[in-house]
Amino acid sequence: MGNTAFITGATSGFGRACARRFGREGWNLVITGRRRERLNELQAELAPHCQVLALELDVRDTAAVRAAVAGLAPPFNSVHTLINNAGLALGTEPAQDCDLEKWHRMIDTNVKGLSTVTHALLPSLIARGTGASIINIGSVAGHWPYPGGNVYCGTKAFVEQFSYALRADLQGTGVRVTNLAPGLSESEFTLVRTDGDQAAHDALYAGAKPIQPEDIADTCWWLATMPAHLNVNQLELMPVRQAFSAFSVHRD
Ligand code: NDP
Ligand code: 8X3
Repeated sequence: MGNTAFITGATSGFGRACARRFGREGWNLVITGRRRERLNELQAELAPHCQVLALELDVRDTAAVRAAVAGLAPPFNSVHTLINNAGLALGTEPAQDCDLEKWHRMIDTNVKGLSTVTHALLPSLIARGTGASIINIGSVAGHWPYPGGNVYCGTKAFVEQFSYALRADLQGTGVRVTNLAPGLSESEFTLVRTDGDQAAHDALYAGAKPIQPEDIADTCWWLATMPAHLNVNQLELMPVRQAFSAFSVHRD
């Protein structure tokens, strides 16, 4: 029957690269996202390599997530690896200038959506047992605050702590949990964050040799296939060209 990976946000960036990485290794895939056309394209691309179920799914829709998971048939209902990747940042303004609706959309997606998918798939992962893996895509933003990060940083701090607490609860089941926290990475992330500002996207990544989605896919592959007695709790990954900066001090 083989192994199955369930990937949220497979229509772009990290999620799509993970689908390609796992699919080309012959894993069964459940690929999800809101953009049906992209799911269809990816399904057609990967069909020669593996069995692919493409589900149009908004992780904010609790009833739809529950129904989708309840409707999984073999081999897709025995999930070995859940890649909780769907997420987004919206805006770079200081908190006092932010649109509340954007804050709520980030919380609904990055916190509630990730929790909903996890809750729905825990029975399958626990039934799978030893070696099963939950890879939660956190961020350096969950560790390092920065101006304009406000609620996005908060959602990724949630992902980190939720991952650790899940580990504690899953003790004895054999299910692994990792908070994978990437830094500067080139995808559609900045276009989404800036409402389609291509110049902002280009400026952010120019000359920075950012992480590529394929780097994250290779990391997820390593996490999912490492010996079953090992758990990486936390993995923060940055491009060499990204590093820390000094605290800011406001002076009179
Ligand atoms: P992309 O914008 O390229 O991909 C985001 C994916 O999330 C898309 O497939 C999108 O699919 C999906 N998604 C967004 N909202 C929803 C939703 N409500 N329901 C279902 N799917 C949704 O960005 P990345 O690949 O860079 O981002 C992936 C994850 O990595 C995110 O959680 C992000 O926060 C995190 N991250 C990104 C970093 C970066 O610098 N790029 C660094 C660290 C973490 P669709 O629109 O079709 O629904
Ligand atoms: C994305 C990385 O630094 O833009 O999570 O917040 S950052």
